[in-house]
Amino acid sequence: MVQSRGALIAFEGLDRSGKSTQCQLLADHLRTQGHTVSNMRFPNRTTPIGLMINSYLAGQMQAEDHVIHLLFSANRWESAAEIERLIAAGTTVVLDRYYYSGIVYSAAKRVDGMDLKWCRQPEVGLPRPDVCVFLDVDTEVAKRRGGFGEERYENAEMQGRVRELFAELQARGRHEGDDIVVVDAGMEVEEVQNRIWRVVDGVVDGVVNKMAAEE
Ligand code: T5A
Ligand code: NA
Repeated sequence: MVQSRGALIAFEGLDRSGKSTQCQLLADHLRTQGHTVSNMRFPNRTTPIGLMINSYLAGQMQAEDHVIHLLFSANRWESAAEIERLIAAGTTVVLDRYYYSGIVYSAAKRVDGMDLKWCRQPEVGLPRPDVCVFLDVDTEVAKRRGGFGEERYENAEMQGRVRELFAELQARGRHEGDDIVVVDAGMEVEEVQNRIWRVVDGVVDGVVNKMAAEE
């Protein structure tokens, strides 16, 4: 029997939309169904590039806008081969932020020439998710959750623009092949979790069954 590949699932959303909470819950849920699951998050602050990004986000380091954009992208490329290896070996990989954030946060800064199209270029060729779950939460709701306001980009103006640009990316995605599914994340953790499972279970089954059908 051919080993079926794992699914690649990305989570996106505004700061404090509950991505890390839901990535963890989803991984546990998929494991109880017998899947092997690996979680990754971006930025991955543990590598030398990730440490620079962390300093930048904490406001301890300045960086030219194109430079920090490329560092965020390089930080994904550092893990690209590992992601490919894991899914090929049958592990489902759950990503806490991915290139959608890379594109949208940089474009939201409104730097001359750094539009969505420019920002996407360094991301082209990275492993493409089977689905991207966008956790949609009102900026006001996010603000009330713990810790909001400590890092760069965590202000209402930036978050508002990020929210608009995610919507634009989603609309374009229908044409450009990025499959973004919006889930209302303003409710209780359990309710959000159930909505996510309804989306993801179907995608994971699709990946596994497709492989089985091709055998
Ligand atoms: N960025 C990132 C770029 O500019 N370019 C890039 O390429 C990438 C990858 C750091 C920043 O970097 C930017 C985007 C970001 O501004 P990060 O480390 O992912 O990115 O930081 P955050 O998104 O800010 O991560 P957070 O941990 O703040 O938010 P999460 O993961 O969305 O939220 P979570 O699960 O940690 O929950 C936050 C709080 O809310 C509670 C939790 O218990 C926690 O206290 N909570 C809820 N409360 C009520 N109801 C619910 N349903 C809740 N769910 C969670
Ligand atoms: Na997080």
